[in-house]
Amino acid sequence: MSLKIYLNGKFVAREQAKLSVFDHGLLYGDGVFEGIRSYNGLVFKLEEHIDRLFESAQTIMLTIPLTKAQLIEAVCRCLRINRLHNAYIRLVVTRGVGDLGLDPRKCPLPTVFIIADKITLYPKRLYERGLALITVPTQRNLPEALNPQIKSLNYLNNILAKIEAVNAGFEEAIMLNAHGYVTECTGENLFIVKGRRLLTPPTYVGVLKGITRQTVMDLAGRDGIEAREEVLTRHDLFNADECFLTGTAAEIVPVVTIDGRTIGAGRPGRVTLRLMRQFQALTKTAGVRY
Ligand code: PXG
Repeated sequence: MSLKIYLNGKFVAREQAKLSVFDHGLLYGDGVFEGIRSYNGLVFKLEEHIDRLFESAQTIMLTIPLTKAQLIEAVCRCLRINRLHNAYIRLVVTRGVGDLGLDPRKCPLPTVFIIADKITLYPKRLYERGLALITVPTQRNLPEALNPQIKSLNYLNNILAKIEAVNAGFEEAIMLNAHGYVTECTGENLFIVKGRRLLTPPTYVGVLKGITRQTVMDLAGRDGIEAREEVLTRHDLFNADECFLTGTAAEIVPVVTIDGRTIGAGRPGRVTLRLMRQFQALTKTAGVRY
């Protein structure tokens, strides 16, 4: 049975899930999205993702033509119809069909679609051995120009950074802001462990307020580790005891080298491994049942 896609209120076969070439999501990257996970029939942090989607939409003055409750129900129906128990969900709202000018007033009806599909997990060795990262020349968008807190369809800033990492033979990039402070990776937030403290860059340096990032800070706090936002330099990263990335798709990924410097003991650290276990346990029990 072919995958069913939610498209503007209807469920259609994936072959029929097509959009107009005049959709401003395509022409201008004018739209917002979320990436969500379900584990064993539970959607993880669904309300948080829906809230962030509405906040992104509010900032770009895009009116989502559904209520939060209706959108939650649409996500759950999409998972049920496709009989998916462990899934990756992509929820997208675009400005909709307009003309060839960028004026959003020419787009009367936003496009809404939801894709729920099997997840392709990252290789196991990544989590066992840890990742090697580099900082790249492309700076993270200035919050004053295009706030990274808007999860918009315009990801070229991140894609350019990804290309630079891949060209250099690395899987993932660390992006700095215009002042040289550490922000995040191309689709994940970044943390370091220093002593008994867990540190991550504050949103005002230019990062997405990641939902996994918040989950990890909550888990650490419960464990008696002081988790807080702090402005970080490359020097801070090089001298960290441990480092890891967080994101909905990747979950928690240990980092073992940055710009050729070995981080801590050069293998996934104790705090990182503990948080990975606690995160796994949480995904099995917390979430919206569908
Ligand atoms: N920073 C950026 C720039 C992101 O796009 C995160 C951090 C992590 O946020 P969450 O809320 O997921 O903990 C993201 C998340 C994918 C994919 O399929 C993931 C993201 C964006 C695009 C694709 O892996 N983002």
